[in-house]
Amino acid sequence: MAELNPADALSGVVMGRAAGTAIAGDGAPRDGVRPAADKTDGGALVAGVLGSLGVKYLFAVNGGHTWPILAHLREHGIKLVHMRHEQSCAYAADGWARTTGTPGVCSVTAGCGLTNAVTGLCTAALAGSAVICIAGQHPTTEDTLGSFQEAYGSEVCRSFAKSVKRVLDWSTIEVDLRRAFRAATSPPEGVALVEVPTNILYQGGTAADQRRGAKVYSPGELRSEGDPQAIERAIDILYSADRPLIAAGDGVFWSNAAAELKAFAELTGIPVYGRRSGQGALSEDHPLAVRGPWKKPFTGRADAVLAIGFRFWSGERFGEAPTWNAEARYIQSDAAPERIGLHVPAEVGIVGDARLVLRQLAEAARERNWSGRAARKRWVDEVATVRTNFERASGEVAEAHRADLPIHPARIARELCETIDPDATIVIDSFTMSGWVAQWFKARFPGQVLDAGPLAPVGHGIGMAIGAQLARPGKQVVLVTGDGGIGISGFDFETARRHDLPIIAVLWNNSSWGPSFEEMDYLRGRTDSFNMLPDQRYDRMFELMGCHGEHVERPEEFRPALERALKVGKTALINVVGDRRVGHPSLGGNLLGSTKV
Ligand SMILES: Cc1ncc(C[n+]2csc(CCOP(=O)(O)OP(=O)(O)O)c2C)c(N)n1
Ligand SMILES: [Mg+2]
Repeated sequence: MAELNPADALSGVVMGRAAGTAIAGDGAPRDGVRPAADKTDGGALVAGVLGSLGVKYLFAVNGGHTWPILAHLREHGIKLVHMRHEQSCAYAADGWARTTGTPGVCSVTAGCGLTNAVTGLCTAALAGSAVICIAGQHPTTEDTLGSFQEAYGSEVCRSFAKSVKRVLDWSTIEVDLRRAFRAATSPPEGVALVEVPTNILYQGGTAADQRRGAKVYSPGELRSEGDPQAIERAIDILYSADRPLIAAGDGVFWSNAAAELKAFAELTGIPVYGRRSGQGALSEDHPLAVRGPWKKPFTGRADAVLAIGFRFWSGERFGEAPTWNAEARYIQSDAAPERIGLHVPAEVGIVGDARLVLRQLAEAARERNWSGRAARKRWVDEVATVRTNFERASGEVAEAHRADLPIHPARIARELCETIDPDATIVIDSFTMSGWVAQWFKARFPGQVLDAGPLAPVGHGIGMAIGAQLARPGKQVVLVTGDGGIGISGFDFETARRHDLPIIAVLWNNSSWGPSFEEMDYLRGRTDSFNMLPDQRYDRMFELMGCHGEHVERPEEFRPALERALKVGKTALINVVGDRRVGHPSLGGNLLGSTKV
């Protein structure tokens, strides 16, 4: 069997008959596209590493530049989830990672495949989600020559990825991939890209010649405790505080520390505010849970804050007043030292794994008596009062708009959250609905809510829902999306249907990108409208793909439609014609960050 010169096979003709048919296996495979019998190609090495690391799904859109990888997946029990757009491959990998706490893996072809994936990869990176992307690439011998699908993904992704690597030699394929897993899964978790040029991927060699090193440890295997002295100082501060607060972030999710968090909070009686993947780390049903929509009386007035695995990003106003109390004493614990003191001037920094640090804190706390202080009791009572007031107020809004026609988002958010299983995963895409659902949805465990994170794209929803549903077979996965978002990524409903994933999508159809253009004082009359065509029957469009469709125009139709969709057991879309005048309940200009308009 003659060996292929991979650079020739994949130079400009990769999807044509010359190389493509042979590589695709269309008819008898031509000799020469596979390595000699005693040799292993790069694709086998990649698939072998994925298999050895327990990867179950590869989210991908194929291209000749990555076929050797795809061709070896089955040997390792890895299922190919072939999707409709590379952004959704990255979103699905992210959804998997943020649901399971284990890395999600996607693969895209050279050039256009990689550039299409970028928004999804950047979303995962900014959310600190463990995602590995394996991209094909043109041969190294054709750099700058106008090679077919020539692009430099490492350069494209460098600004947000934790690690980027262009494989430069066949002997480092395995080690480069293992290094990517190490980078993505070590705190703070993030994105790692490996690009494999075709002349290396298609090359045959002897597996024993692979470079050694870069052992990959499973999540949680490399934990370390915090400095015992810092633990004691933290307990001193929390003990002497009148209004202490724990802020639990994504680090609690990745460390799988929910049980330890609950034990520490209950032992000390300190309220807990959870954010990002940390939302629900203490069930939001719990009397000590402070929820995002009404956190400010607590974050803004706490006199001591234990921030654990928590990022003070722009959604937290960078830890600044009035959202956070500038006078508070801050204790910051994180497995990643670079987060400590970055936004708030932490007086005590504890570098360590959230689960172990919380155990240490509980151990140290046990030596003291945490009950009986009047100020502390008042503080916890306030949690109950603010919760009651918030729930009354949001209930009144929902009640006032119950019968609104067109439908008001409050009715949908409320009935959705009251109807779905308490352990359903919820993926939040629609901008408008995100705020209303945030008011009503109480997370019971970390990783239950999948959001767009700091990059805040629309269109991430269906991809993330696919990853989440594969991660949680038999559990409800509910997606709330907008008509803008569905235009960006909607064809991946076909992927969900093809893989028999019973995702339930609630589409807020306001024929508008966000609240109606007519409501936007800043733009109205100054530019052309960005409304969309009204009366689009997205339910019918996706019914044509075999999904279950529901159409809801009147408020009382929603709950029965949702109940039917939840029972049907296949991908479903509920097209809810909503009031285009109503926007997000709390966000507006502040999405522009520090920019003042
Ligand atoms: C990829 C991307 N492009 C643009 C934006 C800016 N943006 C924020 S919200 C929004 C409107 C989204 O419309 P839709 O998905 O229909 O949500 P809804 O109307 O339900 O708020 C836009 C364009 C964004 N967040 N993401
Ligand atoms: Mg819309």
